[in-house]
Amino acid sequence: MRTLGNKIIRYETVTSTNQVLKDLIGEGVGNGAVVTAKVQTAGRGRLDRSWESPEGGLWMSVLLELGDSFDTNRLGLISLMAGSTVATAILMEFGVDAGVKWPNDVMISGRKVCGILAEMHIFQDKKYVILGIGINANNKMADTYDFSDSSTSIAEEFGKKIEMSVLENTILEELDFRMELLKNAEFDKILDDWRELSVTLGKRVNVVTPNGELRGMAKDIDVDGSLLIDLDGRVEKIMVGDCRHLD
Ligand code: BT5
Repeated sequence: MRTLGNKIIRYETVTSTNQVLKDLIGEGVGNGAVVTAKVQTAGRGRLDRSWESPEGGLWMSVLLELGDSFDTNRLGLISLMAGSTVATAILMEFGVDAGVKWPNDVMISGRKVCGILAEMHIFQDKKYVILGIGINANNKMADTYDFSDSSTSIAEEFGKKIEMSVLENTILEELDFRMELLKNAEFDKILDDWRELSVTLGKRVNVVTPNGELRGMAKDIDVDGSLLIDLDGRVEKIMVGDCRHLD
C-alpha cells in the first residue's frame, strides 16, 4: 500500500504549497500528506527566487518524515530522487523524453519543465522534508515569462493537454518506491537511477556556487548528491550551486 498521498488536501489558490504544508504539520498532518493548489501567488524557488505558478501547472508538496537514523548530509539525495521520479513519470505516462539536470531540474529538449524545492523542517523532535514539486503541465510557457525560451510544459512537448491526475498519481507511486530505497539505505540505486536520466553528466558546465564560479566537465555525483566536476584533472565537489550546460 502506498504511503504517500494517504491524505491529499487540495486548494484553489495558496501562497505556496510548501508554506501551507509546513503550517499543517502543526495541525497534525503526518508522513505522506500532500498539498496541491491550482494557483500559487507566491511560489518559491531555491535561494528565495520566485516560481511562476499559473493555472494549468501541477503545484504540489509532499511531506516526508525522515527516520531518526537519516543522515541530514544526504538531504541533496532527496532532490535528486524527486527529479528522477518526475522524469520517469513523464516518460512512463506520456512517452516524452525527460531528463534530470543537476541539482533540481527536470528538462525536456534542453528546457526546464519542473523544479524541485526540498526544505528541511524539524517539529517536535521529528525531522521532515517538505518536498515541493512544480511542473509546467498544461500551462503554456511560450511568450509568457522572461525565461520562456529556457522553459517548457509537458502539454507543449506532448502536443496536447495532459491528464494531471494521472501524472500526480504516478509521481506519488514512483516517489513512494524511491523513499523505500532511501529508508533501506539503498543509496546506490538512487544514484544510478539519477545517473541514467542525467542530462548533465559528461557535459561541460559552468557552476555558480556561493564561493564563486567554476567551469569544468560534470564527471559524476557523489553519495550525498553533490556534483563532481573535473577541472583539468582536479576534481571539485559542489554541494550547492546553479549549473549551466555549455555544450
Ligand atoms: C526551483 O527553483 O526550480 C524550485 C521550484 C519549486 C516550485 C514548487 S511548486 C510547489 C512548491 N511550492 C513552492 O512554493 N515551490 C515548490 P530554482 O532552481 O531556484 O529555479 C527558479 C528559477 O526558475 C526562477 O528564478 C526562474 O528563472 C525560473 N522559473 C520560475 N518559474 C518557472 C516555471 N514555472 N517554469 C520554469 N522555470 C521557472
